[in-house]
Amino acid sequence: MTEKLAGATRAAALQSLKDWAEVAGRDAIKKSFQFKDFNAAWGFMSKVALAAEKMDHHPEWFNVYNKVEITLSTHDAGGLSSRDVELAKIIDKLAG
Ligand code: H2B
Repeated sequence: MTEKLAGATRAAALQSLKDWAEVAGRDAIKKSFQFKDFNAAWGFMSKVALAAEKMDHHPEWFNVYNKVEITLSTHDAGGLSSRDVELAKIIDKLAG
């Protein structure tokens, strides 16, 4: 069972992420991505979907045309865990 991040470990994990922000009123992080057009956004989402499925950890996301808003939280743990941080870093790499 994955555990929620807390205290200094949580703070350090958040600091290791670029431009991911804490969500108000919920133990989760979010980031907005913008691409050239829908095709580029969807290509990114396809890559994230494959990576997410591979690690069995899935994003909450919202897409409008070239924008993708992603929220990460570990439902099984009821909040932010190291798995969200791991996925966030993979997502950043895929956004290239
Ligand atoms: N994704 C996220 N974001 N949080 C989870 O707790 C989670 C998941 N749990 N993907 C996984 C799937 C779990 O439901 C399956 C059964 O392994």
